[in-house]
Amino acid sequence: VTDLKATLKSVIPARRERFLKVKKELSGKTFGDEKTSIGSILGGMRSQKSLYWESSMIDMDKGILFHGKTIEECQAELPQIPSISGSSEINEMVPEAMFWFLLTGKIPTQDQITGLSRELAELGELPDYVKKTLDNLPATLHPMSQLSIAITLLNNESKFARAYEKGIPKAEYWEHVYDDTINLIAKLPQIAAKIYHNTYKLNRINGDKLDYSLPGKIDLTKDLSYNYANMLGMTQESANINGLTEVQSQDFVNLLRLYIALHGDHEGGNVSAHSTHLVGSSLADPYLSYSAGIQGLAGPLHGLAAQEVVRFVLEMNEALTKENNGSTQYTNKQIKSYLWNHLNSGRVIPGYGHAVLRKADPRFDAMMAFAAARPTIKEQDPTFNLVVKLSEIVPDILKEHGKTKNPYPNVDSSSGVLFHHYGIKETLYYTVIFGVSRALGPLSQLIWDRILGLPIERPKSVNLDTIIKNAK
Ligand code: AMX
Repeated sequence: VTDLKATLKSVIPARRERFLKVKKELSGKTFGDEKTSIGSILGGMRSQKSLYWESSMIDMDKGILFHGKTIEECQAELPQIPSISGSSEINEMVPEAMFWFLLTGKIPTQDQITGLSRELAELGELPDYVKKTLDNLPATLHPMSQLSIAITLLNNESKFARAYEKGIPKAEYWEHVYDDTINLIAKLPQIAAKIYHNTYKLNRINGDKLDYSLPGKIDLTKDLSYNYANMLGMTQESANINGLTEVQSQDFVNLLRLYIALHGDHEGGNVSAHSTHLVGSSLADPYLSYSAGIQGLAGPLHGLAAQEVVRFVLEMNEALTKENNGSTQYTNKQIKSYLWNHLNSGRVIPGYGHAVLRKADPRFDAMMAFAAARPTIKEQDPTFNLVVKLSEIVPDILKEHGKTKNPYPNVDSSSGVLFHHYGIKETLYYTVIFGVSRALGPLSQLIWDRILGLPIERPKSVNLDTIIKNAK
């Protein structure tokens, strides 16, 4: 045993005090003759323009714009896949179309989307070694860790890594990165379905033997979201594990379509996109790059908020019901007091706030519009109604709390509760669905990074002495 930790502990107070003093006094100044503010260097580079990203940009007021188009415009213009049985009239934009648009800037035709869905379905089956590795992971391992492990393993398949090893001209990099990207996007649904099955639904057969086979298969004639739902066992054609009606299971597929298309890209500075881009800049292949993005998505201030929101709502419901002697008819006053206690204990309210946006996230609005178009959700689901109620109460509380720059709901406020509604109650799984989606934007940018020959990223770091010396 060394006294390293004790030594560290002893130097913390003075270093922390000096850091906070410099942050307070010099944040408004710039570093030498550069435009960079010291506040930005010490404050997570918030909103500093220092990254190139083509496919999407966040407008502080309008929210995400994909190649300049709002979510509503994308929903109106991107082709949709007609409902499976033809009985549901509500179709959603599909991830295949969003990926095509993000990558090329062009709106695909229906035929092009059908072709891409087919190509992805044909590549969707995982190699045995990935299946076996997933089957051997402990069920206690967080689903996001399982996801990053499976994606990293696929690096064994990388055409880019093989070609690079052999030696290829720079101009050819992108073609291999493209092939790896398509292969990875195609395989994500089966990885994600296996994680769900292995972690939560694995059945014991013949005593100790476990049945690792998925409750549904890839259908080559169907789109990525349908196949994902099928492998999760949530369609009529698969095991229908949650006993959904035909309309409900079609709605669930449409929810996946909307969710995956919508969460695919959120410009380049968010943690998952930036990590993918940064690691990819070292010419690590798309599997390694995106697995780094997944590690970032697994942080509670980023993608993990998707799981935290529903947990927060359920815990609040439980605590207030208990306070009310078993009655769920608690008052807004009780909700407010619960929220204040939570804030006063130094915790954030998950699903609220944003680093860049300064209004309610339009992705939140789009998910809410999905729910509004299906009135039974509101009629039958108390958890959903609680989320809606919170979205009316929390902004005022956060304004009064006075810290957060954006007191409005972000995307994670609405998504988890909809998965919950269709019977995916395992909250820790929600960020995995986010991980299936987030590949679309960062990987299409990665292809462009190689097309354009972007260099390795290497910003300059500076210590506190240098900052003080150069403050202007
Ligand atoms: N509840 C309580 N306090 C909050 C808050 C919230 N929802 N959002 C921000 N604050 C606090 C911050 O912790 C910070 O406090 P500090 O000065 O004591 O450190 C202060 O308000 C200022 O923060 P900010 O500039 O408004 O936000 P940020 O850019 O530093 O962080 C975010 C943005 C999203 C991490 C933050 O709003 C947050 O923690 N939200 C809750 C978690 C969440 O929903 N994350 C999901 C984001 C969307 C996504 O990436 N999937």
